[in-house]
Amino acid sequence: MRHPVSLSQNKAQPLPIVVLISGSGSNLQSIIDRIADKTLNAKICAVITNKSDAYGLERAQKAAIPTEVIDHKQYDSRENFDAELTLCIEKYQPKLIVLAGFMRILTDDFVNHFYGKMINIHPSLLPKHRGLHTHQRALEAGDKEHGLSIHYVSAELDGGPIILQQSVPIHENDSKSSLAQRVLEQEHIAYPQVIQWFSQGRLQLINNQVIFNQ
Ligand code: NHR
Ligand code: GAR
Repeated sequence: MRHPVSLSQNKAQPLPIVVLISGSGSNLQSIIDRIADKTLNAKICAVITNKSDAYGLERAQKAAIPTEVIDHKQYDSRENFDAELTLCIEKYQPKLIVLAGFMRILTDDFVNHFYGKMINIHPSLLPKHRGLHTHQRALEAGDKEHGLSIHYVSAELDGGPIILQQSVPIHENDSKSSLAQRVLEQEHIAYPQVIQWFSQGRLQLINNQVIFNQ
């Protein structure tokens, strides 16, 4: 006998992702939490880091997610590091690679290999403040607003097609850390949202342009 609810129960498979981190992993935590409360239909196949002391590893272990450490200092070139990283990622067959506070610049070959399947969250309103120390630089520039950008990773550092941006105000008395905290709060909302759009098949990259399907 057919039940009227059977269609709505027939949920799509969770999107298999790997998350690359180098540090605290608070963005990783926000993804874990949204999967747990079922607002994000994804499965983290593995958390991969270049830093053996990344706190995010503990967050992954607590959530019973496999972890992998590939220490960049053990490799004599970026090419060799990226080759090992490629092997490691492909073992898990992810549909999406999520850079979440990952701090190693990736080679052109690596990025081109995964183009359209790898996203990054960057703590600035791109194209402003590419690279490192973005909060400091926004303050020094006297910017009135700051924020985050989520983009496809391309060979041009922090220059790939932008999927979503969220701004936050800069206050008179802001320090680097008060500003970073305000941005991070928004990151934790925005990143799971974008991954959910992927999971729903709403994002496409056509001729290097992001297409968002309503
Ligand atoms: N790789 C490519 N090719 N393209 C991008 O857009 C990338 C990328 C790798 C990482 C994240 C990025 C950020 O959001 C990212 C985007 C690290 C550095 C950096 O200078 C710059 C930008 C980003 C990440 N890393 C130093 C390096 O020599 C190391 C710094 C450190 O270990 O603290 O790789 O900001
Ligand atoms: C986040 O603010 C992220 O945007 C930024 O580092 C922080 C990582 O925090 N990323 C970069 O600067 C990439 N170069 P988290 O480890 O707590 O998620």
